[in-house]
Amino acid sequence: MGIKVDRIILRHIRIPLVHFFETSFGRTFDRDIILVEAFAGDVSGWGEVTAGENPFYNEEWTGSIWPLLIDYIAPRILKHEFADAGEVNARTEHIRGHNMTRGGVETAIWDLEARLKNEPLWKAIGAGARHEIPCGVSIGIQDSVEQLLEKIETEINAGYQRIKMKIKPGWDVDVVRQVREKFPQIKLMADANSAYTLADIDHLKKLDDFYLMMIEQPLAHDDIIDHAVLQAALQTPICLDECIRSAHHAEQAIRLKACRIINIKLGRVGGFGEAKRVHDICQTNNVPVWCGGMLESGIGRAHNIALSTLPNFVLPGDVSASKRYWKRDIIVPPVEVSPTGTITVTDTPGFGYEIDKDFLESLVVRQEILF
Ligand code: OSB
Ligand code: MG
Repeated sequence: MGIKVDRIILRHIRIPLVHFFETSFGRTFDRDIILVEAFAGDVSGWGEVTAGENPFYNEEWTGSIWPLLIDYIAPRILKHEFADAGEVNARTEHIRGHNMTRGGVETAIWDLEARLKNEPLWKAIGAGARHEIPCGVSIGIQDSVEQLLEKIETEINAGYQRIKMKIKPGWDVDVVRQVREKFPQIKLMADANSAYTLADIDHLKKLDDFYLMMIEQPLAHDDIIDHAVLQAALQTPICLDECIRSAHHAEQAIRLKACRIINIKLGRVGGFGEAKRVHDICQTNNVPVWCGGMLESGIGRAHNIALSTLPNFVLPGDVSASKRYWKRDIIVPPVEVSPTGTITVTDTPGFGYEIDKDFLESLVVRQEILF
């Protein structure tokens, strides 16, 4: 089915998080999010650029997105005749890096295609292996261990199926030990966001005592080889996040035995097209995947839900209820999680939720219409 995008509206919104989120690279209190609305005539699809406010997770940040979209991406997309949304990724593949910005447009066009076909996004991307997706939560670094234990208790009581805790040097082995003592049964994992090096190998090996499901991205954001060395020394599976930016990287990481699990983030790999290729390579090699999160608004969250219905998303992801992040989400209804820790996938055309247009407009700090 042919698609021609004749107009794009870029919106920069600012929205406070219910609670700050701390990783090994810093705290986030408010989100600055850039949304892409791509039009074909009167029909529009929505995408979210999942980059952070600072270039600390990857090279992108709120300030890099806008000029890249206007100067490089929109001119390659607008008025171009695509046979289908699967062709969008290749149109901007010559741009080095900036996958989240590219993905913001790519995912908008998949949503647009789904709406033009009047079918749910999960169907348009060729997914739909499950109607309920298993959910975990990602809990940031807290001011005290007591606070962390309290948060874990709250999330377990809410039904979430696994807990991911952020770690960094000074907030790792001793904290994980205390969590394990209090919660011996839960599915638990730790995400280091690249806070360690191979010099820490003996320290990281201590985490093997706590039968974690996995340790996420312990080493450098752009490393695969050292992760292979670490994985050979650890019993705990390594899950890669930051360093898997393409299907090619996934293939290399698997070949080198640098991980046993991969976290797929739509933005990090540049959208649905590449996310599916990463998924397929992992599936062929019996490497399970799960859907990562980037503190998304409801739009990115809904895209993550659609992605999570691909068959090899067998582990609980970081896609959780809107209310954990926002007092009020920009979609209605908000994303809700059942008492057994699942999100039910909807059959509504497109990404499956309505945009709360008035509320969204009230959050806009900058807007531009591109033809
Ligand atoms: O590494 O998964 C990560 C948030 C911001 C940057 C990186 C990461 C995260 C999360 C949060 O873990 C996941 C979420 O709840 O959206
Ligand atoms: Mg991570």
